[in-house]
Amino acid sequence: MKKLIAPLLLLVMGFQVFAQETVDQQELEKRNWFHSDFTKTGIYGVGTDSALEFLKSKNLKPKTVVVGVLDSGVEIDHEDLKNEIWVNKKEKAGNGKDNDKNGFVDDVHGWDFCADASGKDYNEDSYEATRVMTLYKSKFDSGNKAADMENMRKMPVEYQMYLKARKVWADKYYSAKNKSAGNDAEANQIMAFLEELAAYTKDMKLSKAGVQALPETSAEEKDKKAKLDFLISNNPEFEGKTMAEIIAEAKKEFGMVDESENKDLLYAYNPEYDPAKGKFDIKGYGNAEVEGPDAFHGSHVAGIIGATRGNKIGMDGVAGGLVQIMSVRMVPDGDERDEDVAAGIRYAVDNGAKILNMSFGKAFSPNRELVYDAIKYADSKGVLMFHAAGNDNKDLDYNTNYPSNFKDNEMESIAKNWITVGASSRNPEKLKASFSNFGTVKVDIFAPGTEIYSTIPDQSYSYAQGTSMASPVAAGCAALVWAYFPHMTSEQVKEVLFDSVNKSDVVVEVGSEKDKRKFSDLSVTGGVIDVNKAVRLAYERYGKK
Ligand SMILES: [Ca+2]
Ligand SMILES: [Ca+2]
Ligand SMILES: [Ca+2]
Ligand SMILES: [Ca+2]
Repeated sequence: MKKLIAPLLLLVMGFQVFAQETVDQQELEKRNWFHSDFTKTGIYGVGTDSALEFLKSKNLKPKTVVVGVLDSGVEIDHEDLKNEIWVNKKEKAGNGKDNDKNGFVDDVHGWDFCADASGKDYNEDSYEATRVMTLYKSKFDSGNKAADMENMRKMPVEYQMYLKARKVWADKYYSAKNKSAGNDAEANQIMAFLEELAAYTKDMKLSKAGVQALPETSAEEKDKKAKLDFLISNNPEFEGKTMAEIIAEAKKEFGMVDESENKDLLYAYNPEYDPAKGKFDIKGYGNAEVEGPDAFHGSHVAGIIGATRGNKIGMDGVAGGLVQIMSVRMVPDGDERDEDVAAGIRYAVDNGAKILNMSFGKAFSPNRELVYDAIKYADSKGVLMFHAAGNDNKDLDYNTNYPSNFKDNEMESIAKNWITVGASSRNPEKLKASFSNFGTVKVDIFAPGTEIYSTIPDQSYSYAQGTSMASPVAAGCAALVWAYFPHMTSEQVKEVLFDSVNKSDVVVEVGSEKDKRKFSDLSVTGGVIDVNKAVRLAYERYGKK
């Protein structure tokens, strides 16, 4: 699975809103809804302002918390993020030396693992199904049936994974291929139709009246006139254009369609495409430039956690002013690599992150042991890990979204400091975001994840939705609690967040079969995170020394 923004609403409403010059009250409320105080409004927001007011009334002084944003890269000079960016004080920028000897040259704001063996950034990568299929093809589909069968018997787990991956890959690959072929045929047909009419109208600028006035002395002319009339009636935007201009536009349009489909065939499902080739053999692979070619997702996530509060620009992150965002780029446009996930977790932990946000996931994970080891390492260091539950509207108790805190088919968790976050909505009657994964055992908590307004590249702002947005809301809540109660352990921070959720027994529809379930049964805590209640509970349990 790609980065976890649920794509639909993004397309519909993304980018439009911040273009407006003035912001009315209704729009402002919408932008801030995820901060709503549940106690006062009944809307399942996290109550950020109320939390901060309470802490202020107790005269508590915060200490900043380093939060690792393991993502697609962050625009670190964004106007609403630049004051919240982690600086590695022991490293000198741009001198080509690893001054702090942590294994990474010039890593002043984080690290970028999505670079090829020559150190150059890449954006596109394949899907894991493609890679798993390619990896095991020589073992199970070599052409030597006896040898293949021997391997199938020896490696049943890998064989199962290969079959599953091959099915996913084949479905996608051949449908993309057929679709692209189908589209070509359709495009050719339309182009032929347009060319035929062009020969008839020559340089004429099309208009409804103009078409009506054309002669119809033969059956052929009559036929073409009817076709032209059809064309102009169904495409009023062609008014005033010549057929040559219309053909040029059509060509461009078909070219674009081909390009996006070709992208799937070129990268996502192309067994030959491997931008990571050779990079894992290089110690300290990657580069110090942490924005990368497409920082939309990572910047949006970073803003939710920590965009500067109260500076009268953009928006307010949950823990703005209380965090240092460390950008660890390891999510490409495609499936992230297990090696990069593990390396990203270790980098963030080793360089001082106390909280990690991981808004990514995928259905296959061939090197998951590497990731489990990194998760255990982070857990042993008392680092809180937040992971997006995924946007498939599936029950994670029997569908795995990697990286997971559970080994395949197991119900006992690996790490105590791992929190899987589902997405909730602004509407208490439809509290579960329709796309969000869920799971009585394997999803821990819900957090706002629809209509979330945050920072995006080029000094801009946009709405997005997804469990990708819910996870950083929760991570921001943890950062806020921890900033004011720095002596608390990771387990205690998790405990107060879990014990202070707003539960709801509202009945919601889940899964493709629209099964009816109580919201409180969809996660371990049964509720939506509330930092206002969490800080009060933290104060009560751990605040008075
Ligand atoms: Ca370094
Ligand atoms: Ca340096
Ligand atoms: Ca880079
Ligand atoms: Ca701001």
